[in-house]
Amino acid sequence: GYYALDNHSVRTFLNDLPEMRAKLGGAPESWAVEEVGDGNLNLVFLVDGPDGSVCVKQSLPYVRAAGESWPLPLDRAFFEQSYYRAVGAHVEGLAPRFYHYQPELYAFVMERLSPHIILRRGLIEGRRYPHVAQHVGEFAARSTFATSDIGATIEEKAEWTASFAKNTSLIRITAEVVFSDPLSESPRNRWTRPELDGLARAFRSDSALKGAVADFGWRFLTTGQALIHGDLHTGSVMVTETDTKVMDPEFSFVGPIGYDVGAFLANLVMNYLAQPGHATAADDRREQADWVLDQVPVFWNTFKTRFLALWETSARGDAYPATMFAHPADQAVLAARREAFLDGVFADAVGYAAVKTIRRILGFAHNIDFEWIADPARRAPLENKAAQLARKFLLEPHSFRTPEDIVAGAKAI
Ligand code: SR1
Ligand code: MG
Repeated sequence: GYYALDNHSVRTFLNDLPEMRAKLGGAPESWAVEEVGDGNLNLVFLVDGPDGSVCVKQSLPYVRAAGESWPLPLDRAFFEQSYYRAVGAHVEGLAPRFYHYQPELYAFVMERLSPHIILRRGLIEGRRYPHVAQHVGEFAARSTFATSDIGATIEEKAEWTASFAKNTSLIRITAEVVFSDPLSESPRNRWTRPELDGLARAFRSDSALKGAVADFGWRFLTTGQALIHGDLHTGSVMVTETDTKVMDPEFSFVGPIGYDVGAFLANLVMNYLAQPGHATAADDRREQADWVLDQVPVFWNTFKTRFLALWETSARGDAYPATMFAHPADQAVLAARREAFLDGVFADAVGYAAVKTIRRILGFAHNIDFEWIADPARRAPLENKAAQLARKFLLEPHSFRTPEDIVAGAKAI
């Protein structure tokens, strides 16, 4: 029953869903339809009717950014809607409202966000979002706590672990394009040439660096701490000045919490480093860059504070059970264990941030933070800084124990 939707058939699809037809109002021919997918994988339609709007997202049987030569199973839409169903109640207000899943089309309908724009684009344009780092920190804390062995039961977590472990096509994409390809010889890799030829060569012959990346690749595949978003970069966040919505959880699976945290950290730091490339005679972007980097501690501190607060108030899982720490004398030990757990998440996040930075400079999928700096002579030195900072994160982890260390490292590079 699968067929790829187009501007015509998406109307028929929605018109056959009474709730969606009612939401949009009027006749299907009167609906305005636009396909706006600019990510690497899927089709995304925005549909506006006289009474309301919706967004339709559909899997394609291949990687959109590569074309039909890179086939990809369709089931990522199933996992994306499964994630929304699993964490939706816990992240109320921080994710788009989910309306409908159509299994045979591997398509779902959700809230059309307006006037939101992609956070990454806003930051590149020099805009600031006073609440976004807190909101994403809150999202990361609530979603991972609620699906961890601290916030959920063994039985609940086992369901997510088993179900999302089948998201193998996207777990494989991450294993390959994030962890393996960038430091290997892969035809999928690309980089700013010839300016970064030396960097690519040096990184691929850096055994210590490859060892550190491989260690994080192993941890990514084997650490089942919580149901994670799996691709929590600034392109997966839509914003207005006051509102934040996290979307695109198609890479979700039960994995390391630090992978989500590190993704957002990495993308803030990359945006900071890219800002000079977007400077004009009228705007040197220094204030914007500093503001973006200041969001690193805001994000981490929110994540940590909220995760700890949930642990205090809402622990109902089987790890660190309340019954075991019931005595007042146990509280200091439990508090120390909580701190140590969060320190571990931070250390993981720094490592994953590094890996996710290197893949954006040397791998298949790049960031518009850098890509939109048209002049390679201007772009390459900024990409090089990001890569060198990432290398430090991986090879000198003891120097990056706090978000302030990340800020200082980014300023010094
Ligand atoms: C082949 S897919 C490349 C990337 O697009 C997504 O946004 C993920 O980051 C993935 O790694
Ligand atoms: Mg995406």
